[in-house]
Amino acid sequence: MALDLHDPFTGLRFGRLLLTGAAGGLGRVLRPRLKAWCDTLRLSDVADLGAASEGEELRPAALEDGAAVDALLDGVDAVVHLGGVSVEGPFEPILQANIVGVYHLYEAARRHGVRRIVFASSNHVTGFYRQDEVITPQDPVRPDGYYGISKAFGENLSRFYFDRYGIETACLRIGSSFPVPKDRRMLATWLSFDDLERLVLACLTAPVVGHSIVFGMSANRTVWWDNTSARHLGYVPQDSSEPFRADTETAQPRLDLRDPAVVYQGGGFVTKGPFEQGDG
Ligand code: 15L
Repeated sequence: MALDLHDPFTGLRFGRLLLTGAAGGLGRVLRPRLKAWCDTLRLSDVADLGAASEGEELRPAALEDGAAVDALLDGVDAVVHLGGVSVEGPFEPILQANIVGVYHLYEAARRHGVRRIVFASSNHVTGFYRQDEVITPQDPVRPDGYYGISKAFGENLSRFYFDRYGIETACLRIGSSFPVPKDRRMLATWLSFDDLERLVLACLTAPVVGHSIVFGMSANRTVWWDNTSARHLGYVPQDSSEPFRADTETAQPRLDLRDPAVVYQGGGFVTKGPFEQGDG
């Protein structure tokens, strides 16, 4: 049974949820939607968060600032962690925000007794698999850059915090969550905003999450990712990229199969770099 987003009795209501990366692309999408599921939504980012609506708490913080992150987790029931660098680029900013930052988050969760985190990982953890392969969350990682490596680090770190301290994490290997698919690759990787919300809510409300990895995609016809092992989360996508296929294929009629961005699942990320030391 699909999660009915508008049924107030479907899941748990939280006292206080923390959303990091709340000023980013997907943070702005989830901000009003998560509010329906908690009394207080604590929002954090390094970028401007605008004005607080009723029931919102604004807490600007840099993830590399351990003390600030510690304060963020105080009094929180669960976390949706979208914060950090979200694209491929030079190593240093990714190291600080994504690697040091996710360590700060889990240490703070441990200290404050937070029991569940939804971690925005990425399909770029496995970006160097080919587009003619169907993979599972259990296949070895094949990151397509520093960004993907940092997300693989977050997945491993969260596994350790589950094994050692019992903090549950659902790692969402998000595909391409945009209003519509932007190119042919996204016919496979697309995750609608409504399905993103369904996925996050499923991970927040599933009775048992343990440490789970799930690919964040809608019910697309072209499939590279097999989510069978994550069915316990109860995520049932309702949307599909199919209605956008004709327009997408018309806009991009030819594919150059010698282009690594066409061959590999990570698309354009696989050809980014090299970056010089000090870049960024
Ligand atoms: C990601 O992880 C990025 O955050 C997003 O901007 C997209 O580029 C997406 O992957 C994708 O693979 O399409």
